[in-house]
Amino acid sequence: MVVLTEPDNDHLPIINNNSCKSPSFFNDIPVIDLSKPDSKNLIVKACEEFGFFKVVNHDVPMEFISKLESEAIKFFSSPLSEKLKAGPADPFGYGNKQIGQSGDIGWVEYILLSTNSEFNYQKFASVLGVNPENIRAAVNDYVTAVKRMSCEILEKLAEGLKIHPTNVFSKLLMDEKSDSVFRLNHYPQCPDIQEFNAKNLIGFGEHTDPQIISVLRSNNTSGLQILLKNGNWFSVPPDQSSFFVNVGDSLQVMTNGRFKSVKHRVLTNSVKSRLSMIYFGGPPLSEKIAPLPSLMEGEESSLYKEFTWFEYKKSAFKSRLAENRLTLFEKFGTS
Ligand code: GA4
Repeated sequence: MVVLTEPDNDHLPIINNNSCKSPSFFNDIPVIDLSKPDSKNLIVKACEEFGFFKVVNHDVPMEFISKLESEAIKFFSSPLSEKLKAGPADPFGYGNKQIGQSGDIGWVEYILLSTNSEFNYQKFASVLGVNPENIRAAVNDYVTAVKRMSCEILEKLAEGLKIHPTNVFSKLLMDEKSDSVFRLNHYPQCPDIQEFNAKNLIGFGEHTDPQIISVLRSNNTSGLQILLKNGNWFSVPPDQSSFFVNVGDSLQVMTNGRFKSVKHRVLTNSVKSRLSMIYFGGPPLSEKIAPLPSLMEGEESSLYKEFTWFEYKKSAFKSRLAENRLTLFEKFGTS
């Protein structure tokens, strides 16, 4: 059993390794080669089995990744007093240890921004002492390329599910009102916590993502773990040239529970810091989130009450990280 304790001095959750075996590496992660014609079926299988997979042979240019990564490293290396000027994250901006608005904390600092509204890059640029246009361009190049890849994945997914038209999911991300979010997470090396009898601090506590799809890229540092259906946590071996994709709550609803949004978390370590960039593809606020009629077989009825993304998001942002946010929207309280 994992025991969470809160050290008095910093109120940070730790994992007590005395009472749990370190999770093993999950070496059977489905790997989707986007250039292969059979990838559409493999994506469906991965979403059904794990709600999680790794993508290789994507066409996101390495230069976009490196450029944004180096800007992020410069930002996070700035003095805390400077970085705090780009906060607080309410929800957008610079955040340090506090996650969301309901009291969750982790050994992480981050920048959270919305991809569709005019964002105040000035706040970040002034911390770095650079022209805001440089940051805006680095974020835009990266997010545009990752969004394109996410749409390609969602179209293959629709093809694999034999849904027509195949843009049912991707059009929600392409919509100019798409409520998507982008996040840069920095997990500094955790301090020597031997005194707490533990090897890892929780960087980002367990949770599912509320949106449709999340696409993550990290540096070569481990830390990401996913919860498999058998109830065990597994560590995801890092791979800085690939992307990791997970099913979000909204995609779970649109497939009437056929795909499950996967619980994941990040643990820190005392050897190397971790930097990740995540694109969360979400629908427009007014969009109804409901099972696609073409996926309902025979007499099958929706497992969920009717709701819009606005309603779900509002409720999600009030919840605690580890909560099962969909429960409130289920008709029969199944999951
Ligand atoms: C999880 C996915 C995204 O990182 C995020 C997170 C958001 C936040 O950091 O403000 C939330 C979390 C996330 C779900 C529950 C609420 C809201 C923190 C939290 C406790 C930006 C999102 O969209 O939902």
